[in-house]
Amino acid sequence: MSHTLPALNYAYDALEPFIDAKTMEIHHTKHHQTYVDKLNAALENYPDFQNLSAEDLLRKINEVPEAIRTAVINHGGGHANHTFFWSILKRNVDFSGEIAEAVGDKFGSFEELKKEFSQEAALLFGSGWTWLVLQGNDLEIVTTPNQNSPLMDSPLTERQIPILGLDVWEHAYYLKYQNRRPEYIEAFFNVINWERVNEIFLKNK
Ligand code: MN3
Repeated sequence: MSHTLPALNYAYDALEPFIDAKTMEIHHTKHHQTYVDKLNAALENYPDFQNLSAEDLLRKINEVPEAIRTAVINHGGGHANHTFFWSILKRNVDFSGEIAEAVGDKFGSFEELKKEFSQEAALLFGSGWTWLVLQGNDLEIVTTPNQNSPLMDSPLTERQIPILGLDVWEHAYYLKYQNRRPEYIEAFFNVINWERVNEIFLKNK
């Protein structure tokens, strides 16, 4: 089995004006496709690992042979992170459901979550991701460098499950926002599919 680029269930212009169609198209068909291709290339001579999903490869990253471990972190992470990211984007979905209650309990309000998440995303140096994760029963905001995934091998009790994630690589925003990362972060909060995020939260809590 080889990994394939997942189709988006919306058009490239569906997130306009917050995330522009050209960025979405290049991000999906070029950047994400490259992670998929390089993950497949890394696994080519390792049949024992070819039937694992990208998420399972990351969960078991310490069992992945050292010769391809970095490639799997970078490209398996890139594949899993982007697949997740596309799935939580949609315009005009209200912040509601149990995730809204849990955010209220943890952060006090949506505005406070947005403020803390945005600060972390703005401060992240270089390329990486900002996440809202479930760690045990707790919601936490974390960042990962490059394409590292919060799923990567850690003791089960400390494992972090992504609930929300934002790609803060320049390729995710440069065409529209150039160096204005804070504007892109602000825009992101207008295209979060809270219905989907709530489903992910309920499935994992
Ligand atoms: Mn990206």
